[in-house]
Amino acid sequence: MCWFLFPFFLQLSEESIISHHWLFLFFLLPLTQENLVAAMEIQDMDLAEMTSIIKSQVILEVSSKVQSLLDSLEMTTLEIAVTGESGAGKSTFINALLGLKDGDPRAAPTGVIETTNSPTPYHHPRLPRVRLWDLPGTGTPSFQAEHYLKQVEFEKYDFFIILASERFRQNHAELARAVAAMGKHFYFVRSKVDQDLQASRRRRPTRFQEVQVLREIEDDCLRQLKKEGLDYPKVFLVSSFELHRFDFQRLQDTLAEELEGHKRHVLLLSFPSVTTEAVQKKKHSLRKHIWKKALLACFVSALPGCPLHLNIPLLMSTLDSYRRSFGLDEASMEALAITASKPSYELKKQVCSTLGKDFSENSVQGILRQAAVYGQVAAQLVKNKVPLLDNLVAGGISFVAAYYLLHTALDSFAQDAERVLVRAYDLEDEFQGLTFYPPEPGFIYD
Ligand SMILES: Nc1nc2c(ncn2[C@@H]2O[C@H](COP(=O)(O)OP(=O)(O)O)[C@@H](O)[C@H]2O)c(=O)[nH]1
Ligand SMILES: [Mg+2]
Repeated sequence: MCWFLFPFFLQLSEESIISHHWLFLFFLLPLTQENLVAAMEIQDMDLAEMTSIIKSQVILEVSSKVQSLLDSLEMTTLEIAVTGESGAGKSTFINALLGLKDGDPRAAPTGVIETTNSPTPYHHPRLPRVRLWDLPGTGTPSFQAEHYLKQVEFEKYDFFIILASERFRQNHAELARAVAAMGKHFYFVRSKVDQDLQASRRRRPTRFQEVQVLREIEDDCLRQLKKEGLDYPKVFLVSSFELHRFDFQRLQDTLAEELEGHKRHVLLLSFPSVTTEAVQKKKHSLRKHIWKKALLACFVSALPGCPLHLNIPLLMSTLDSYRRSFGLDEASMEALAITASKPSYELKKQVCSTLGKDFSENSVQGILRQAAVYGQVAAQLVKNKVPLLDNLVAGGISFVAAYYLLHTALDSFAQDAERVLVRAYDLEDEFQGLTFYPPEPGFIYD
């Protein structure tokens, strides 16, 4: 790889890169076809999926098919019920999941005695079809699980999160059993574990061992649930103030595993990326849909006379949704700075990608122009594998450009997000051994 040549190219203006592109390709020769194609490789799975959609050569037909695939993803709902006793931390947990701070008009009020008997929905700020339902408290003396579930219209939820802080109570088990009997999944979240740890440390400062305390809490919950006849209960220890610690990631993984298709995708997108693992999972989930966005973005280019006329607003809005999904937008970075007690400028310094630093149409156009220069080789590859694509989208070049713009931006945003998390939560130690790519001047570095 001759990455050392890149500083030279960086000094060239974009116009001169285009006009000298023979020279550019000459210098790229050591990278050459094989490497270049590898760098611009279009995933086989994407090509296979595309081929099955592009059976017809009618642009309108293909474009409406692709659009309806994306629509069905966007129409997917996720209804999450959060239940438990009053004061267990339901509203705080909901706000943490939605990334909303206390005082935000969209947030659930916390620390207040519940007075309502009806469930209250809270919409995800980025994904309006994802709703978290703050259910009435379960702690009343006359509590009856079946009656309660009917009252809250249990059928409409995809699954239940039962939250309990401090002691395990009979109501919890009763509710869990009733939820399971009604054919729904429940996940038992033992909340406020930060508080338990603090109390335990105060009680036995010399003998305090975090791992042991956590294990004791988990074992107690499991024992009690099993005693009530629940065979394989799932218990997660969580602190809503420190989602990046304890079992929150395991909770997310378990939920994702047990949901299917679109719902899994939506869940992965809706949960906050509080660990580098979550960032990677989000990235992989988003990646699967890139070809659809790229294809839609380049249908305009099939019009005669505009070989690289891409739908820039569509690309910009897709890129913006990636950015926000990884929490790289201004509001999310500020919120993370508060949660992590770090100055926001320190977190923002970790954002190194071209689009992360300058999210503008100019930057996007610049990357697309570069992609067009390299794209000839890859376009040929695409043409060979999906011949019909060539007729649809002006030599496949614009498709390749859009595909690579989205791919490389997604990768770079994910790297930015990981760097931000590492700095926010001081994960440097855990991160040793994991390599970051060099800072990227343009998409080819990715
Ligand atoms: N230390 C700690 N306190 C929490 C946590 N979650 C909630 N709380 C506090 O517990 C109290 C009740 O929380 P709230 O969300 O209103 O409970 P709800 O009645 O179940 O909705 C509030 O003072 C919260 O700040 C947590 O994870 N850790
Ligand atoms: Mg509440």
